[in-house]
Amino acid sequence: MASTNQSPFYQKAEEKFLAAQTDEERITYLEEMIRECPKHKSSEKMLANLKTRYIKLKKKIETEKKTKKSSGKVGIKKEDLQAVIVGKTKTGKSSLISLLTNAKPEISSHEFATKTPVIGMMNYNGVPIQLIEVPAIESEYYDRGIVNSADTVLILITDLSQISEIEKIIERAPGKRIILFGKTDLLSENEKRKISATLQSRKYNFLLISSKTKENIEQFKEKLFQSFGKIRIYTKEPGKEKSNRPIILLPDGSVRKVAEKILKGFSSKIKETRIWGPSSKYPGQVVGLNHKLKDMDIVEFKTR
Ligand SMILES: Nc1nc2c(ncn2[C@@H]2O[C@H](COP(=O)(O)OP(=O)(O)O)[C@@H](O)[C@H]2O)c(=O)[nH]1
Ligand SMILES: [Mg+2]
Repeated sequence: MASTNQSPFYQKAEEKFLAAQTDEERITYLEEMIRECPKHKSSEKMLANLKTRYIKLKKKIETEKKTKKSSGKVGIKKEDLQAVIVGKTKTGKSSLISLLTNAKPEISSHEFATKTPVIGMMNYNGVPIQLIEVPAIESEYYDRGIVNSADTVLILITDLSQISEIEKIIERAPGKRIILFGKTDLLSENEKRKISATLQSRKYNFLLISSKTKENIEQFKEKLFQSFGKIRIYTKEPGKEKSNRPIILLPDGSVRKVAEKILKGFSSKIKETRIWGPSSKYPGQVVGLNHKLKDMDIVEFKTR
């Protein structure tokens, strides 16, 4: 496409078009090029050319959108502990996921800013937890598949009336539910008390939080971990500090389970096991391989 004798506006648009990273960007600049292309006889061929490209690109984007929609889960690898954040638009989902994880979605005062699921990893005292922000429930981009496969569903609301609306939509989701009443920095103590009393009376598992002031964010992390129904076991070698990363087990997991999670066959090499923490009668108690562990126990293995 010879553009040397085109207007500077056209040339600018073409420059942007050539530098564009996505088809969405390309199409906006292509539109601009069509607009800026002179409409006289000598440019007729060029204009027709641009229009053909425009139509082709538009079709490509459309088909990509369709295939993405029908297989929305593609590309999300489910981690061991996974929670999704659902809620209406502008309730603070993106703010929460960007506070808790490495994900940096657009935070916006505009509606429906998040159009694809946002995935982030959170590190809670060495426990990796995957958090996913699902596009707002009332948007066409809401993804039921991801919500149905999550271990825990976080219902983020800014008004009590939103609960029943969301509950209808997530009816089939088998995950545990936690209600998060957000933006509490905008509420008075009295308003917060009333909301808590209502949620309590309806027997919800809930917390009042603010991403802005970080109110109850630490409590939320612990509640989230508890919702998965797993226990954390820290291991140590004799004379050394306990590990930073706990081993995650189902409740009542045994000492043998921990050993086998460290390395297959490891349990047969253990000469002695000592434990500290909630399942021990006293610090450093010697136990057998069948001993049942509790959340936050520390296990020390002696192999020779
Ligand atoms: N006061 C206050 N505003 C918040 C809080 N969290 C989010 N917001 C604001 O609410 C708007 C929507 O936030 P966003 O995270 O994009 O919501 P989303 O649409 O649910 O993802 C933005 O203007 C945020 O700055 C909060 O804890 N307190
Ligand atoms: Mg968002």
